[in-house]
Amino acid sequence: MPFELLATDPSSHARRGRLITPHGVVETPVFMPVGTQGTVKAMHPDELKALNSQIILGNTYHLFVRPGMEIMKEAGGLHAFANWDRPILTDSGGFQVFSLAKLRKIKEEGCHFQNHLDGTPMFIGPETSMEIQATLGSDVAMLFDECTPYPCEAKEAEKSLDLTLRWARRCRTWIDEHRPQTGGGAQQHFGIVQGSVYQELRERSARELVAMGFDGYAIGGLSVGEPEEDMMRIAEWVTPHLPANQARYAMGLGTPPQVIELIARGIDMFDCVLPTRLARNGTAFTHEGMMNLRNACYARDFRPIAEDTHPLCQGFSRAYIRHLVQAQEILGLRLISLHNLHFYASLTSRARQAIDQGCFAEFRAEVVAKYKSTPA
Ligand code: PRF
Repeated sequence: MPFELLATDPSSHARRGRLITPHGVVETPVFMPVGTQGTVKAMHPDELKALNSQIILGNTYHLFVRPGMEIMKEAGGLHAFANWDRPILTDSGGFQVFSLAKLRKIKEEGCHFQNHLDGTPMFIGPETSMEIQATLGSDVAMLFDECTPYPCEAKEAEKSLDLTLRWARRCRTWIDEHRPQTGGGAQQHFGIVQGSVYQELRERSARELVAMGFDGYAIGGLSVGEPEEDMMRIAEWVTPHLPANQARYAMGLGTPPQVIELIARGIDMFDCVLPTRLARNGTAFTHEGMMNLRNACYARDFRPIAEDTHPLCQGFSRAYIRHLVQAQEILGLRLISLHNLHFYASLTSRARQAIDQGCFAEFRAEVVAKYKSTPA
């Protein structure tokens, strides 16, 4: 089995685990920095390693559109192309087609679209997505799904889920016929639970995917505009139907308290653009909430962003980073990206430690109480 469950927290459903991939072991709960174009924006792989990034995420859609699969094949896959030798998880492309491509049309066979760069007509279906991800050689490949929009009537959500399940079956067949390899081992494949805000659909989605048998399971269709209570409720509906000895991944999430609350509900893996995207507009994560370094109150603040910022950021003051952001100097966004990725890596590392040491309940209460979700 590619996942080892090491411990479960007695106060919640939080888990300590270990995802074993061809490019190395990932300690969970884990946060995966987003490297859409085969790069975590503005970060050198050595910096990511210094930040303790154990695994990064790549995107099928973007790499398929550019540079394209011929070049990815010649490069020998994404690890070699991007000079990253640790694990990579790739998303399957559907979600990005829906959010980025022009004139997209979803049919039984898959998604026809015009790419967002030059409008060339393209197609990704379940088999294409599996094939692209096999070429990329990611350690974990995601199934091709439709992310149900929010809000969505029950009938529509059911139609969408049924299509996602038929696509999952086709992915299963493709995987069985091709058995893709990476880094000297088997590529893993995670199913994606959909079903919008409907308990019956979410539960059926989980049960049917588990019956098809995948290496791990994700919850998709979260953080698409639904209230936070729904997000938490959906995780509570789904996880009891997932095998305890396999990894669980919440796609595209979340704020620091959301990550902790989902860890408490038994989720092991997360990815989110927030730390890198917000860094690029001058926003740093702190234990108390978000700090907007463009704010005038930091002009003469010569303290580091935080006491526990990463050593690579330690010598730089808020005033200096604010100056860099104002002057649109690249180092400004690099330093905040480093800080924010360190913040998320250390949040999940402290969660792992708390579960190991039997004090997750205290840790959870402290993180959630301190963090103000709306910026001051
Ligand atoms: N499906 C896929 N990727 C995703 C999502 C999804 O539902 C989401 C939703 N939060 C983010 N990324 N394949």
